[in-house]
Amino acid sequence: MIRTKRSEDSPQREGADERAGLSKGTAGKENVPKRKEAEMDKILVTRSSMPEFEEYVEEIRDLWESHWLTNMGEKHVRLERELAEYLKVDNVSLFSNGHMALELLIQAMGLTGEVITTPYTFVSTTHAIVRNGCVPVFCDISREDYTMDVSKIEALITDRTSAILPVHVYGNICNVDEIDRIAKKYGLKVIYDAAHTFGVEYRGRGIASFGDASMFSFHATKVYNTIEGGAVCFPGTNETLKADLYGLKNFGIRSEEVVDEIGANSKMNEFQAAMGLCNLRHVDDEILKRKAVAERYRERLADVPGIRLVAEQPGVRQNYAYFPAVFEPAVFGRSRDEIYEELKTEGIFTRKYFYPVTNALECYREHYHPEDTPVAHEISKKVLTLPIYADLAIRDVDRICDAILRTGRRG
Ligand code: T4K
Repeated sequence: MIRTKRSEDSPQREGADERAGLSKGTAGKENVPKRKEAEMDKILVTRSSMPEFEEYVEEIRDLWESHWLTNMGEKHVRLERELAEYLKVDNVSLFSNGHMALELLIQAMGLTGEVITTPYTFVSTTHAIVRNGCVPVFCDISREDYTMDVSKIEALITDRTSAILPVHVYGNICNVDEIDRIAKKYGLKVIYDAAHTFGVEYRGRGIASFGDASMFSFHATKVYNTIEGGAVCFPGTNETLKADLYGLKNFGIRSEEVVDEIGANSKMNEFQAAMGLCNLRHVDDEILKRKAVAERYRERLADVPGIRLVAEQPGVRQNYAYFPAVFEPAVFGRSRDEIYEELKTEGIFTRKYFYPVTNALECYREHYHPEDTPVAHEISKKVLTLPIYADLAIRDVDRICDAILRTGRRG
């Protein structure tokens, strides 16, 4: 039976501390900011991109004339068209958030039985599979880029397997060619969780042109946001899938008198779409600024013994969505958790994305063992995602790197 009790050390708990500017270990009455200055100079793991206020107001002005606020309005239609062009993919179907996009995509594709996926992800990926009545089968990850280890997929395929659901984690792309080969060999569907790969291209192709379909998240914390939001994208012509996605996000309504699917309500509203239209105009600039941040981290940290960074992937136009650093305590001198806590005392809030791995979470651990995916388990205990966003000043990147290096010297 799936349980939903929160763990004390859950990422949600840490997120709450960070919002309040608190340090772990100060729960209860002593819940006071550790250092006033630290709170004022707080650097969080990311910061939402927003257009100029006037630009957004201009974009929503006509809503006061039309009074058309949701249910696939004019901005929704326009955003789908503009995103298809930007993402270099044939079809875009917008949703209220990435999770529902993935959940309803799995339903639309009629997946059954077992779905091979990764435990090294945000919990949404696994929940979307389970909430469709399918069974996740966890494949371990590669040490190089933390995406699914393609050499381990075939051993997990059974006669109940219907699909492979890998994640382009942190914006690193999976081995799409090998996954395609395996899927074709065994007649499996491929759905990518592309929540982190907005704007990523491989060999000049939009990343969503690979596999049967991909899901993007446009959450406030992503490279590109519509406040909350998401999309299913897929290549080619598939009018059935297009119509099914359209129906499923709108209660399964096919026409005024026909409801032929048990759908949900997951429509993107016009205020979200307006934010998306504005942010799309600036996203290339934002990615360039993120690139400068990532390059500075590399300059400062790449050669430090005990710190491992992901190598740039050849042929990939990156989006610099996250900046993971893996700390080897025996070499660096401090454990990931010690670094995380020490940085907090300096007002620097990194995150442990993705710890715990999904197969270790309370709601799944009765049925799974993280030891079955040893690389994912190990990396999740050593990784920190460092702050990265377009407006993060290079002097703040230096402040973060200085603080990290100080913790190492203290070890
Ligand atoms: N698949 C994958 C692989 C995913 O990573 C995600 C979502 C999904 C599927 C599902 O997509 P969505 O349904 O969310 O569209 C965040 C996000 O809520 C979540 O979207 C994201 N992945 C996950 C990795 O991270 P939290 O709980 O860690 O976020 P929170 O509220 O602690 O925010 C992190 C930082 O972002 C804050 O320190 C400051 C900044 N922030 C946050 C918010 C909410 C802002 O600057 N503005 C904001 O409005 O989950």
